Amino acid sequence: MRTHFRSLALLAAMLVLAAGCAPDFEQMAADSATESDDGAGAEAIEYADAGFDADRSPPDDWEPRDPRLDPAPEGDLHEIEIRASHVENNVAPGVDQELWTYDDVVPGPTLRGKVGDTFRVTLINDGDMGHSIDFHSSKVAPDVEMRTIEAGEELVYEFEAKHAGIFMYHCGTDPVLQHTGMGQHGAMIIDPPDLDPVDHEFWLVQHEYYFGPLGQAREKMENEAWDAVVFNGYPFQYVHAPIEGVEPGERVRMWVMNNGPSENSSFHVIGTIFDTVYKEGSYRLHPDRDAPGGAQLLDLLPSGGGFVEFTFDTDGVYPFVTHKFANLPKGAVGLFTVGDADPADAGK
Ligand SMILES: [Cu+2]
Repeated sequence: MRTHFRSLALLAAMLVLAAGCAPDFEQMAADSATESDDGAGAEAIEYADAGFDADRSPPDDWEPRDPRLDPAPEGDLHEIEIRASHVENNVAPGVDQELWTYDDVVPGPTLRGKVGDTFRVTLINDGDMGHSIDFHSSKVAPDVEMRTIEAGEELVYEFEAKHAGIFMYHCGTDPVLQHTGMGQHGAMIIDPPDLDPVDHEFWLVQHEYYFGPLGQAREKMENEAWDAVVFNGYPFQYVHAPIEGVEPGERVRMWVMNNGPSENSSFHVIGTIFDTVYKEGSYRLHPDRDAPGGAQLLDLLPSGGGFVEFTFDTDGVYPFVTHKFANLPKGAVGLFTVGDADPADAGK
């Protein structure tokens, strides 16, 4: 459900910054459009007006990316076609950005299987320059499967998933920072064999956006001067369209992948505590072994991933964030509406 943005954004900010003032989103977005100084003797880098107005709503035809995660498809062989493409998409209110993508979306499709499955991926290059794909979930010769193919070419990248976790995939073509920063990245989930049953599964990919023409966007990437830090492709996406349908007491598993390319993530859900944390291939916290231990965050460096499990005790509006608060006005906030909670009422 789409809701009015201003009150929700301020609500989220107020909830997050309980002891302080809600940030001036508009001013902060404006400030972010003019950055920064790259060191002694260098010219100050002037970025054009490429920030976004965080106080605006997405365009009328905007659709949120579904964060719900389906179970892995049946069978042991997954034959998948992925197209490298160049598109111009609306990536924030008032910002249409040239992107390099997989299947026209950022992040690319979320793929899922289990340990022992075979993935046979056909990469087709619909772009106008060389691209490639690097699945972190594979053990293959990079100079073979991860090789760059030119526009109009295709390759078949086949591997057996030998290890469990949530893994990044991305374009590895030089300069990799630019190909990834322009949007060529996604996530592949390989289920551990002992995955516990839960009531809801969701996926989130945290990543940055660098707005502007190619040269300017690349300069921002090289200076870690991101314009937005988002979950699943759009700033404040799940403030505009909160995640609904979870009832108090139901178990939630949230897979989180930090695709960067450069910023870290400290994933936190306000108002609950994780009783399970799985990070980079192992359980860091599991109730069978560790109860009553609780975790407040899943910390992920770029290309790190895992999942957390938790419940909500009562109806309510529960924000989720990266706890690096400087990124909140840049879009790294979402909301769960639990039970009968109405986000439109929560800010009053
Ligand atoms: Cu590429």
